[in-house]
Amino acid sequence: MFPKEFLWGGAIAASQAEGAWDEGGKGIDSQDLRFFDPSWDRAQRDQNRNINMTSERFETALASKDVGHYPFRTGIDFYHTYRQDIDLFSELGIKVFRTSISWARIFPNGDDEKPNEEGLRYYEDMFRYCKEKGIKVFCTILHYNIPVNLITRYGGWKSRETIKHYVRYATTLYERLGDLVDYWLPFNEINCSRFNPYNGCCLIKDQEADYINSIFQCTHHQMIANALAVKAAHEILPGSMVGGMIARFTTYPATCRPEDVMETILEENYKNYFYTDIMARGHYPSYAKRMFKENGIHIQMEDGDEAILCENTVDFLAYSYYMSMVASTDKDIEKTSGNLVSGNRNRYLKMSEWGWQIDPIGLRISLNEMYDRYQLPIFIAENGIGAKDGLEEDGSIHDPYRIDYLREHIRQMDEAIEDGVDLIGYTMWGFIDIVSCGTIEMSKRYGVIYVDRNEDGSGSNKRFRKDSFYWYKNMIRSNGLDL
Ligand code: BGP
Repeated sequence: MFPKEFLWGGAIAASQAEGAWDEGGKGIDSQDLRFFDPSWDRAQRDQNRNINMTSERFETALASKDVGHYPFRTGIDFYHTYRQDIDLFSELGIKVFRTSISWARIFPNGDDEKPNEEGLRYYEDMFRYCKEKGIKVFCTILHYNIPVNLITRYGGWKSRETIKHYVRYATTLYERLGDLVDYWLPFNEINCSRFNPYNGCCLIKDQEADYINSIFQCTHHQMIANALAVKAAHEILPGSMVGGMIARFTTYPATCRPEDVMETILEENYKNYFYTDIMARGHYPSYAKRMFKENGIHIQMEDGDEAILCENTVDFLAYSYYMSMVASTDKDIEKTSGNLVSGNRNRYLKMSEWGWQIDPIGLRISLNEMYDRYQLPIFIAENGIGAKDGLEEDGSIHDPYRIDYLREHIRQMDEAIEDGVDLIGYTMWGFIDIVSCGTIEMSKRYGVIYVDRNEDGSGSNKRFRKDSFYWYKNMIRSNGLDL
């Protein structure tokens, strides 16, 4: 049984939705530089997902004013349509809206003396309008897109300068928007750097002599920034709720061979718990020593860093959950795709059109594991299925696969609450169609709201209610009883 005040909602990210990349005083950010060619076939699109940013791509994009090949520059034009869209969110009956703020809309270069007033006013009006509609705000401070100037001038997250500018950015948001935001998330999926270093910590592989070491040095700086963001929030906004988020990779052993079971523990530790242990327990876990030794990782720490981590742990944990994975010591096991990572196939599970393994019970399993480990309230900050939806002549969109997916995951959340898990809320991902983050495709739709926009830039940009819109609305109204 879902608690009466359970927070049903939806989530998006600024770079995947807003567009208006050079309007309102916004500076250019790291996601504005990600290239996509609508003429690419499936194989080229999947290959593009895993391509690391290169210096050549970076420089070409930086010099280009094109929008047709940079879908994050136009998104779904949410920058101009947010009021109508929030009207639709209100009709849907959501209790909470998760979105991120574009750092470059607040500090166009990241190190500017003063914040950009027009940017602050934009988010103030958006969040105030949510409040008028009785919708709470769940704000992600950084969802991958940092001002490019911080990369070119300081080296991005490799530099402690970026920590300083990040904390000033977060503090500016607390001071200006503190009374409008209910839940804060300093970083989206802080473990992303391990799997997609450009999105996660804006590293450009061909500029790194020791890539893996740079990844973990950046992660250390992000962990310090995360802890300082918690500290500043508690000082400026006493009683504020600040969370720590990862992309959760629930992993099972491929067999009961002890080697596979041990492999599972290592994967769970290295892909998931390493990050939540630091944010929730306040120190590097003991198993990190071996991971660092085996990968030749040497992190530069400054005096006081351990105290910063120890004294400023998060108030709740959040994670994205889309699929599960299998760990095996058998290198020939069949592979499949997934969120941020590719992995081993689980033959007991169906897959989405993008090869993501659909596993509702895995959500219950991960909720029990995370709650048992940390005894902190949990927020499912992302969940959903990416699919190619069709817009019918009459404006209807039939997406029974999405209703099935949501229904089964919501059922398992209900089970986890019965298991004793303290679950705050659930924000389904991309509840209004947005540009996909991994493959940069508009055709990979997650929403209950259809956006008439195609990858070649055509389309009316109008919004349509899918069948799942009415299902989700009714489900929320019944507080999860009517599935
Ligand atoms: C998560 C990101 C989101 C989102 C989601 C779905 O990792 O936090 O930004 O995009 O994955 O992935 P995709 O858009 O690649 O289908």
